[in-house]
Parts: sequence; C-alpha cells; structure tokens
Amino acid sequence: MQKAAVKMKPRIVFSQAMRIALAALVGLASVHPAFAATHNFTLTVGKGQIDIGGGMKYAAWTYNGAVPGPVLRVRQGDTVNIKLDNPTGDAHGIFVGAAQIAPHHFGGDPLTPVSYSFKADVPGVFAYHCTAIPVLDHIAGGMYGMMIVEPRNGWPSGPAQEVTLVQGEFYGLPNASGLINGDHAKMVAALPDFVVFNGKLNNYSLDHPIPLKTHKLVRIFFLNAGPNLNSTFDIEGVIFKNVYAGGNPANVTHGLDTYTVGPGASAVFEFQVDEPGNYPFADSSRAAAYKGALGIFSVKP
Ligand SMILES: [Cu+2]
Repeated sequence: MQKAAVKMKPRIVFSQAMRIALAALVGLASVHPAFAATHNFTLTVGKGQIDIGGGMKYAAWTYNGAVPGPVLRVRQGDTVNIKLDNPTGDAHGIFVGAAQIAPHHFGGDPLTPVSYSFKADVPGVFAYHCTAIPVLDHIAGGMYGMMIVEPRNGWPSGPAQEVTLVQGEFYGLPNASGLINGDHAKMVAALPDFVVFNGKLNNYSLDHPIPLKTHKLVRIFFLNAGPNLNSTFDIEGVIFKNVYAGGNPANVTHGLDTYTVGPGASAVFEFQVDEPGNYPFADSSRAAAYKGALGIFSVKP
C-alpha cells in the first residue's frame, strides 16, 4: 500500500487516536464534532535543486524542501492553523483551497509572516500553492501540494488501500549538467517539457511500481496541481467504481473509464481489481504520458 508521502509531522493538538479513545470512553461516536482536532501545520519555504528523475535536477522553490510539498491531512470539522516560515528573503505565500476566508490571509512578503486559521468544513482533496506574483511561476517552480479533508463520517465505501497522486508540470530543458531552470515563456505558452506524478518523471515505472492487493478497494486521492493543463486520469484494465469530483462524497459518479481533472482541481477514484498484474496508470493525454505522467500499479494477491 502506498502511504501518503508525508514529509512533515504535523503537531496535532488532539490526535485521531486520542479522539477515538475518548469517544469510546464516553460512549460517543468518534465523529462527534466535540472531538474535532486542531492541526498546526508550519511549512518552510526553500530554494534549491531538486531531483526530478531521469538524471535531471530542477531549480525549484519548495515547501519543506520537496516538490510537491507534504500531504496535509485533516478531518471535516477540524481546525487548521497554517503558518509559513519564509527565510528566503523572497515573497511567497500559501493558499489552501479548503479555507473559506478572505484571500488577503494567503499572501505575504518576507517581512510579514503568513499565519491563519480556518475550519475545514467541506470534505475533499484540495490544492495548496504559493500566492506570490506571478503565481504561474511559483506553482511551476514547485510550490504546491495536497490537503485531504476526510469526510466527517468517513468514506461511504469504508476503508481502502490509499494512494496519493499529485500531477504537476515542469517547464524547461536541462543544461549540460542536467539542471533545468524554469522557462517562463513555456509556462506562459502552457507547453511543459515534463509532466509528472508526485514530482518525478516516470516515478512509478516497472522497477518501482506502486504495490496493491487484489480483491481490496483502492482509493486514489488525486490532485492536478497544473499549473496549466487538464489531466484525464486513466488506469488500463480498470473501470472506476466511484469517482468523487473534488474528493467530496456528495459528488459521486459511477462506472467511468477515465475522468478529467482541470488544473487546480481534484478527484477521488475508487476501484478494485481481481486479477493480479501490472496495471499502467497515466494522464491519457498521450503527450503528457510521453512527458512522464505514467506509472504502474503492481497488483498481487
Ligand atoms: Cu512562492
């Protein structure tokens, strides 16, 4: 099972385990709003070369030193405190799609730290990204990530094998030493040179596929961070049992072979496979798959 690529340990004031233990103690459902948690997420801005696979490095702006940034996971009804630690001297910010607050909170300059709170009222898969101008360059530079707001009452289909996939685009070709400096003209033209899942070209190719089990529900949390192109997600040999637009259980459709997710948008895909094998997944835009948005689920009993 592919674990969410959490590279940061959030300081949870009221953890899930504590909530369940307490709920059991007093005979209440673990989902009782009184047991909503508070999450303090501090993300640190960085600037440096990151490995994007294929022997290449990308001159990136990062949250917590990685592209994408850490997966931030909360439950519907929880309070979320976001803080941006920006030691770079450059302007950066952080927008979180799950937050219903005035947008001025998301921005900042190096002298005004970004710090805000919101209640995660709506379940779903949400983007977070930089707000500094031009936003295009900051997202293409690597400043993006996924927040999951779990439904208050859990997923209608119950527990599953979970995978988090964030699709992103890199603009520019490598120099003689394999370093890519972001190409602004290509960003504006929406012509990426590389399209990737979780920050790396052919991240889940045959030599390191994502392992899954047969006869067990799989749930993919999918974010298309863009910044520019649609992604039509497809798994060969699979018809999605449920697709939740925006990752919200209220928006369910059934029996889809592919599903298109716009830039900045998201979905949750549920499916199950019964025959062992290697199941390729891709952006079914063939150009995007050719540019790296391609991977393998290795499904075993
Ligand atoms: Cu930025």
